[in-house]
Amino acid sequence: MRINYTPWPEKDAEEFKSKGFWIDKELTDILCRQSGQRPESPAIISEDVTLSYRQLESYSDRLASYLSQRGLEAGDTALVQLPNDYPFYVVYFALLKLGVVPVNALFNHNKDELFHYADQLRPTLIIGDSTQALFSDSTFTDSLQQDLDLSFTLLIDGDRERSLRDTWLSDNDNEKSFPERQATPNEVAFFQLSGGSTGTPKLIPRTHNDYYYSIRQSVEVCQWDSDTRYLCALPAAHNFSLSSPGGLGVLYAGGTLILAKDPSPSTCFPLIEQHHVNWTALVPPAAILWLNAADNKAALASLRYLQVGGAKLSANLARRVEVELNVTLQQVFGMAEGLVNYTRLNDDAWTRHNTQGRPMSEADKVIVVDENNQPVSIGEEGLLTTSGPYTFRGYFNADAHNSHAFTEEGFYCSGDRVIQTETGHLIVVGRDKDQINKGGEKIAAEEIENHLLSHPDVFDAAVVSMPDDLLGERICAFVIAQPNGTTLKPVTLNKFMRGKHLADYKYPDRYELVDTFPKTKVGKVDKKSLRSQVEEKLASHKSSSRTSV
Ligand code: OOB
Repeated sequence: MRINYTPWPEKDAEEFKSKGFWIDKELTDILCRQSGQRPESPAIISEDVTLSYRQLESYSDRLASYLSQRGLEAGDTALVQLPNDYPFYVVYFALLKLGVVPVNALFNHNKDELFHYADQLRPTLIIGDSTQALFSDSTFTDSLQQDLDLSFTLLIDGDRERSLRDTWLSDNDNEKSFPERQATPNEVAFFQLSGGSTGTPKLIPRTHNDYYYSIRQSVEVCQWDSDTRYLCALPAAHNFSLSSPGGLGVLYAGGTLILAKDPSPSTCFPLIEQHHVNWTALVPPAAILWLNAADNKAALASLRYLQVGGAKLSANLARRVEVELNVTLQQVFGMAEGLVNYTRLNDDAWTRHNTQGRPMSEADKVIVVDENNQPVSIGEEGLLTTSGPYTFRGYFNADAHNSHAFTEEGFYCSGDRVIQTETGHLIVVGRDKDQINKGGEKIAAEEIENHLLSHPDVFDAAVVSMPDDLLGERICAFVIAQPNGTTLKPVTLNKFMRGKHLADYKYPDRYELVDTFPKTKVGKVDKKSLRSQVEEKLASHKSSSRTSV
C-alpha cells in the first residue's frame, strides 16, 4: 500500500533530479555506504554501548527480519516512541529497510498526542519504552486497541516479554530474511511532527528523496566528515537533531553520534569530555543553562561548534555563547516542514550573532510577503513563504488546513515574521501563527483552548504566550467562566488539564480569569492585547517584588 501525500509538481521534480538534488536513493543508503566503507568505525555511542556501522546494519537487518516474519510489510505504518538511546536508530533503519512508515513521537509526548497519531495513521506496529509511564503496563496499548479498533505488533524496550532488544541481541539465524523491495525513493519514508497551530497535531510526510537531500546538503554546509563527533542532546526524533545535520547527518558523513538523554550540563559535559565531542545542538534555554554552568568549561575543550535553534536566540546571548563557551556559534532556523537556514561557519560575527542564518540550498525559494501575499523589499518585515526540493507540499490527510497553509504557487506559509538582509540571511522578528514557542517546544493555542473549553464551567478560553527569562515564552490561558455562578479557580483548571494527559510542556503556566476578551475590529479575540495585559502584569509584579526586597 502506498502512503498518500501531496507530490511536488512534475516539472519541479524533474528539475530536482536533473540538478542532482534528488538522487533516487532511499535513506537506507546512508547506512549502507558507511557499513561498506568503515564497518568497524564507531557509529553510535549511547550509555555504555558503542555500536559500529556493521553492528547498526546487522541489528537493523535482524529487527527488520523479525518484523517481516510477523507480517509487517511496505506501506504499513508504525507509532514509535523511544528515548535518546541507540535502539532509536536501529528501529529507524529497520523500518526504512522494510518500507514501514513510522511517526516518531517525541519522548515527552503523552497519551493524548500518541492517541491522535495512532488515530491518523492506524499503525500495525507500536514500539515504546518501558521507562515511559505509557508503556510501563498494557493500559495504554489496550486502550488503543479497543478505542481505535487497532491490531498491531507491540515491542517494548526494557520489557521481558515483548523485548525490543532481544530481536537483535538474541541468537538469530535469520540475519537478513526480509524481502528485497524495489526502491521507492519518491514515497513517504516517515512522518515528521508539526509544531502546529490547529486543534489536532498534524503529520508531515517526508519522502526519501527530499529528506536525503536535506541531510546531504546540511552535511555540506556544516562541513562534516568522518572526524565529526556530534552529541545529540535534543530529542532524537526532532528535525533539528535528526537531520540538521543531526544524527542522520553524522552517520552519512561517517562520523560518530553520541546520544545524551537530556541537554543538561550535568549530563552533557562529561559526555563531551569523555568522547571528544566537537559539535552539538541546543535550544536557547539549554544554552543559557550551559552558560550558567560554564565554570566547568574545561570539560568543553574539544567542542568547536555549537548550533542553537528552534527558538530565537538574542544577539546578546549569541555573543556570550561564543565568548564564554569558546565555540563558534551556528544559528539554525528550521522547520519540520522542510526549509532549514544556517549561519555559515565563515559568516562574520555580526551575521552569526544577529541573524538566524540563510537557506541551506541554492534551490530553496524564499519570498517574504505582506498580508496580501505581495513581496516586500529587502530589509522590510514580512511573512516567510518558501518552496524547494525538501519543503513539503501538504500535511497528511488535512485538505482543509492545507488549503490555507500554502500560497497558490505552492509556497508553504510558515507563519514566521522575518526580515531578509542583503546577503539573504533571515532575522526572525515574530510570528503570525497562533502558536507558543516555549524554549523550542511548540504549542498550538487552539489545541489547549479546545481542552479548556471541554470543562463544563468554561465559557471561553484564549491561550497566548507570556515572556519568560529562561524559556523565552510560557503559556498563559485567559478563561471566562460560564455565567452559572460557579467560581473557577486556576487550581481547578490546572487539575482538570492534567487529566487530559498532554505532553508536560503544553500545560498552561498561568491562568487569568476574566469577564470578557478584548476584540479586534473584525470581532476576533485580540490576542495581542491579551499578551500585553499579561506582560504588564508580570512586569509590575517583577518591579514590586524588586522594591519589596
Ligand atoms: C524547528 O522545527 P519545528 O518544526 O519544531 O518548529 C519550526 C518553527 C519555525 O517556523 C519558527 O517559528 C521556530 O520554530 N524556529 C525559530 C528558530 N528555529 C525554529 N524561531 C526563531 N529562531 C530560530 N532559530 O524548530 C527546527 C527544525 C530544524 C532545525 C532547527 C529547528
